[in-house]
Amino acid sequence: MPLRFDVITLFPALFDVVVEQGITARAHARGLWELHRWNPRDETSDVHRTVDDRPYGGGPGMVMLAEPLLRAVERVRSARPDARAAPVILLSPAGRRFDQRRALELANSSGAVFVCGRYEGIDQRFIDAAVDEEISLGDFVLSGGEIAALAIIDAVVRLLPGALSHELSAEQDSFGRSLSGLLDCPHYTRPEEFRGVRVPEVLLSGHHARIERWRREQSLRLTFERRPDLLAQARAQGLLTAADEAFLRRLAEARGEKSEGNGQS
Ligand code: 9WO
Repeated sequence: MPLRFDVITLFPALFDVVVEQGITARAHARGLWELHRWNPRDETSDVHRTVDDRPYGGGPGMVMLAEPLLRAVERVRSARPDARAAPVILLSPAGRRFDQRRALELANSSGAVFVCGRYEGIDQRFIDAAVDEEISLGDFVLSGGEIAALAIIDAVVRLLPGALSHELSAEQDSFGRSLSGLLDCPHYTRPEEFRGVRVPEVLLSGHHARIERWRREQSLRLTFERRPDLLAQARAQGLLTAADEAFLRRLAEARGEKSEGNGQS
């Protein structure tokens, strides 16, 4: 069965993009995944189709009502063939940080039910009753959970077998296995000289072993400079070769000499 995402949102049209544009749209057209949208407004019974109300205790803004959200979750449960299997995921800055490992887990699962909040927040009783997991993309605030859900859908769908035209590409990403969790190397395409800047000569050499070594070293250098935490993780997982370690020692030495005496790091 294809991967299935259900999204509970007051703005279902925001999800058009993943079924209409790019890699996710092609994978959708190929039947690799399904998207089902549910609007809590359709779960209301009053004439105004009310989905929010003022916060108890006072304060600015509005809070999403528990009832329409819970009804939407119940509707999803009766519509999904795997009933209870798929986790109900709330997108929230209070959640666990999303990463490539979680993306891979979701890609290897039957899918998920995303709940996208709006306004100032959601009645806590809905969260306690129906949410299995909260996921955050990072320490920033959005005006709703939709864009976070879209990012997760994109990260997961591109990992599905057959989603990428070039089957090996996902493996070759930063965080894909062949890069050992290091940041990707710089890329170049035509022309050979752009506004006076030439493509690194090694890439024009046709010498595949040297090109691979150069790319690996660029990855190591970038990761060393920008994300030493990822480098430590790769080392702890035994993913760095003796040649990698030798290159990193040379990097650290060069760095040490540069900062000697001049007080700069
Ligand atoms: C907001 C919030 C802020 C601090 C601590 C916990 C919090 N939970 C929420 C929340 O559930 N907010 C709802 C969704 C309603 C307001 C807009 N929402 C939201 C989600 N803003 N930002 C996100 C989000 C989601 C994932 N990664 C980063 C931000």
